[in-house]
Amino acid sequence: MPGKTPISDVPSSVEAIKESFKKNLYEIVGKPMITATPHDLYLALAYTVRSLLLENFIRSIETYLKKDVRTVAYFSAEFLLGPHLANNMLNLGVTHQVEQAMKELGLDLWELVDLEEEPGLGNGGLGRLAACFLDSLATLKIPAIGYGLRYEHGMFEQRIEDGWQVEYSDNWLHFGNPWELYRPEIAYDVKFQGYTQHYVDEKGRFRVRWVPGMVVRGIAYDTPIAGYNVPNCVLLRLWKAEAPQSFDYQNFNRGDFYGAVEQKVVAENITKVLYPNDTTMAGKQLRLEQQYFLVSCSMQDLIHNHLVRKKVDLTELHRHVAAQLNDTHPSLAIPELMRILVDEYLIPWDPAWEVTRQIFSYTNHTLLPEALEKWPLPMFQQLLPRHLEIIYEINKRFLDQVRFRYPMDNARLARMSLIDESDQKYVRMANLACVGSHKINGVSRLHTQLLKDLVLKDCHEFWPDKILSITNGVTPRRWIGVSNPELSALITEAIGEGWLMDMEQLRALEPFAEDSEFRKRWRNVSKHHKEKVARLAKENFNWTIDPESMFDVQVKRIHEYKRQHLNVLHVITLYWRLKNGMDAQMVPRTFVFGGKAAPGYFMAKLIIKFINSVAEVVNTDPDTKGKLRVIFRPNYNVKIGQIIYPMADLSEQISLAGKEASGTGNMKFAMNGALTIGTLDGANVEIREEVGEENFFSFGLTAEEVLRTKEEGYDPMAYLAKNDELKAVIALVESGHFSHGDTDLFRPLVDSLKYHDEYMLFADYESYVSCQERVNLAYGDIEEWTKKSILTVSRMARFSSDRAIQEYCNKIWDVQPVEVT
Ligand code: 26Q
Repeated sequence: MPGKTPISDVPSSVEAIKESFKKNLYEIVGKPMITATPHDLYLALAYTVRSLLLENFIRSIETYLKKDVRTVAYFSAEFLLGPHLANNMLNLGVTHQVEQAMKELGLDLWELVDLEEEPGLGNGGLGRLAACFLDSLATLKIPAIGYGLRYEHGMFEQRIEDGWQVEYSDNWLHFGNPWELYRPEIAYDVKFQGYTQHYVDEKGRFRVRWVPGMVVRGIAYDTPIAGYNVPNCVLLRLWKAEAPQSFDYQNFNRGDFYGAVEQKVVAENITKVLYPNDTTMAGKQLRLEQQYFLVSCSMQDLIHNHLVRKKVDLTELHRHVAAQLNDTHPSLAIPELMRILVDEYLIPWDPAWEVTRQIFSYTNHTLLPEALEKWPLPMFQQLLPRHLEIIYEINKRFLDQVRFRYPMDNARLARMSLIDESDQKYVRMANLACVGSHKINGVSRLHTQLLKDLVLKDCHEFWPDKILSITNGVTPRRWIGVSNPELSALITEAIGEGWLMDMEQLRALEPFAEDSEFRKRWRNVSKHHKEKVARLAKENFNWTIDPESMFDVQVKRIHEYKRQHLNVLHVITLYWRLKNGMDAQMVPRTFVFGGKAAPGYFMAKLIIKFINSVAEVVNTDPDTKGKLRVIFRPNYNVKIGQIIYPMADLSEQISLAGKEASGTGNMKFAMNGALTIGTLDGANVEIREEVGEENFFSFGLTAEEVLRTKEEGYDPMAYLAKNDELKAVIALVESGHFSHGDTDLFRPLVDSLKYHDEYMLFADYESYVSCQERVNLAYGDIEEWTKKSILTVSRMARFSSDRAIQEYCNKIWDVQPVEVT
């Protein structure tokens, strides 16, 4: 098995692990074996693995401090880590020893692993990317710190009631979190509201003082993140908001108990809950407060560490730190650093601006206009009066340059301004991030090209070298090693250890595609996962699913642009064919859906209802028996993802071309041997290129064709008129067949498809359905299918987050690995 050799000095023999486990159960949990609950046992084990982790962590910190290294600071409002225990065991190389130790204590390791509540501190792709990047930073020995927020309630828990999504609050901290280290001594005050005073100080200097209306304290919670098969760790530092004092004694003494506690409540609200919104920018004040709170604590911490520990001249800060902004969510870091340098350290504007621009770089994750952040000016002004002044100053100087380059081009000036004045006034965060960064990257080749051509066109013309492409990647440790130990073992047996650190080695698998014995074993791994899922489905939901059928899976956030409803139209097409006896060649399929809708996104919630309603009809109709099943797995998250990716035969990546910036689920499926049916969107384009078009089912309009069709005027009814099967499918939905005769329920969905569909489902329907027929045929030849699956996995090296991080290091951060000894 990969990572067999423990890389810590702390004794990690089976005996030592057993001793440590018993000691932790007594001394930390405080119970004997006989009264310990399963969760107590999980905790004792978590502390056992944590002590191995801490050894590496402390050595890493010591080394990095001693050597005065250049550090990456990754700023992100989200880190969607997923469960720690199994991942840490893999990365520390102790999985087998721990498994044996638990066995000797009469315990099942995997049952304990399963008890871990996941920290769902992110919405989806962007947050999970940040987590994959930490794993790769540690593995590549890059000194790094992730800065984020310790939301008390992460992503909501989704339940399905009567086919509809219902949200329940997540309470991941309920039983405590053994992976974090509380650091009450690392605390910073963050100011909000109030006003500014401009004055001349005793030395005759112009100064600005910000008199806040409210102060909130940020407390650090540190989580060590282990690299794989190396002693290096990185630090994830999450901030929790607290009131500066737990009681306002003046109010308290006056007898105003509620007034005294109120301040505490207001302050703690800031990190209370993650906004479960990933595509529409909600202009909520609390969200802006969160963003500034994150940024202010983190910038103060960076500067404190450099001043106190390293005694660095602040005009040299950019030589010691490279700061990455994960989308615009933390882009207030730019005016915040300017404020600290100029107002607090009295550094003149020009050198301060030079440092700031050298430090920051910005990753854009979206082309959707509705996701681009802009904050209403009055709200911004009221909350961050000094930052608005600084933004005005940045803007003034910037627009002077633009005016100089493009005299008389007022339209361009208006577009490039940091302030949107077209209607009501807004602060445009993407423009701020662009001006304040030395590099901007898109997350796939297509996405980056579209940024240059469309969303950031002016910016690209102004700074032709600023925008670059770094295609996303995912960590093979969690997404193959942890989630698919069976496949890992088979691969290691074939090509040896080492591929989890160096995915290029997977190419050595290619010849095995021709080995029929190997193909059989490859299929057995898949069969194992499918049977396991079938068993879980029976136990947990009382669903019957056939592990012999093709598992056709779409799991991701629910959004119109991702087109889960196109998938449903295909399901209905098959259903209609079965009902009409046209099922001659059809391979039995199980359609699996999963994903959360933003609570305020009506159409997305209706799509969930649509999936469940179609499932209800299809799954109970005797004519489809043994041929077609549809299930919606509630509460899709990292933990469920780890079960779902390995069991999939077919990965659905069917967004409208030009809408999905990259996608990362597409990579996780392919790494586990699923074949992809996908549009030429985001990273799909590059996955297809790598695995070969003969191993990838592509369909639909290209991004260019989408743009052209839209220019010419997209006419969905014309597509409907031309396709009889589509007509029948839509008629069936309209008839109330999937809604107990209710012809109104899905009307908003169908009307949108027929009359004003931004996502052009009808345009891609025919191409999609015929592509699915090719999938059907291909699956019929299981030997050929298996070959494609093996070749796909063997060609996935490019989609490791190690490759992505290496590119960030070379093209943006200019950082080197550091040996921890
Ligand atoms: C912004 C303001 C207010 C409230 C919420 C937000 C917000 C929060 C999260 C906006 C966007 C997000 C998340 C976006 C996201 O996950 N994007 C995905 O990023 C992945 C990693 O690059 C890509 O693979 C996906 O294509 C992209 O959709």
